[in-house]
Amino acid sequence: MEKVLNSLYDAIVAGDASRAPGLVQQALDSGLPAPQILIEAMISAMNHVGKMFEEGEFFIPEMLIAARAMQAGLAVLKPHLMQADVKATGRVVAGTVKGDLHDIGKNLVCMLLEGAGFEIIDLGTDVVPEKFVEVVKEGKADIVALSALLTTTMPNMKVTIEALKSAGVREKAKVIIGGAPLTQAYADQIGADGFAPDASRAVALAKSLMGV
Ligand code: B1M
Repeated sequence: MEKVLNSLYDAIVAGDASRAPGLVQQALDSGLPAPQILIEAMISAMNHVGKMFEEGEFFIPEMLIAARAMQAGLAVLKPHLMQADVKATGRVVAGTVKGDLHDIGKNLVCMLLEGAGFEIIDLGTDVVPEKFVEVVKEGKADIVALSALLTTTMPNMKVTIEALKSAGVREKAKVIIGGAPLTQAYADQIGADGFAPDASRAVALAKSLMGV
């Protein structure tokens, strides 16, 4: 790996939010493409943090400060992740489902969708199903984008879809899901319209659902 990417990886693992933005800028200045910086240094650093947590080497505070360093770096990377190709039109309401506070993946999905031309209503994290229903009822969304990082909160995606059905608005919007524990099989099982394993494929999925 390029030296600057190694340093960025280390800064995120160490939760150094003051160094991460400068290192992202340095990587961009050296001509590295934004998706490479994101995937090789930043996402892999977060995966390492998750592994350390699983092994009992890291605790919640370490995960939290790593997330802050990741977010500080992402702020610099954001304009470079926006795609310059044909702009889609469509409105997306996005959120991390009830009980779940992980927002980095959801933020990335929102960033890339925005870059692809979608209008975004980001409801944040720990979003109750009623909130999604409200936005769809008001006719403000063509796509509902649900994120979950925990096996314990995944079922709230199904609860959200059921809430849309009970409110009689399920047909008004497509539902897409994603997040580390999710699969296409789970999307099929809960009646979602699609699953994407990462943010760029979420954009491709949203575009195809909008017929772009
Ligand atoms: Co948490 N956490 N965490 N955590 N955390 C995980 C998810 C975990 C896998 C760590 C581990 O044990 N290895 C584990 C879950 C295990 C499980 O459910 N099986 C875990 C746990 C257990 C917990 C707590 C329960 C810990 C505790 O309290 N004991 C707790 C839960 C809190 C809650 O949500 N109620 C908790 C808390 C936290 C922090 C708050 C400290 C922090 C989050 C801060 C934040 O998000 N602002 C945190 C972090 C940082 C992580 C890890 C280390 C990193 C997550 C991340 O940001 N990854 C994570 C380990 C890991 O993921 N390897 C872990 C980078 C991000 C870019 O990837 O979000 O997967 P990701 O997004 C990807 C794809 O999934 C996809 O696109 C992105 C890439 O392009 N994607 C979508 C995501 N959403 C999508 C939506 C789409 C399409 C694609 O369409 C709509």
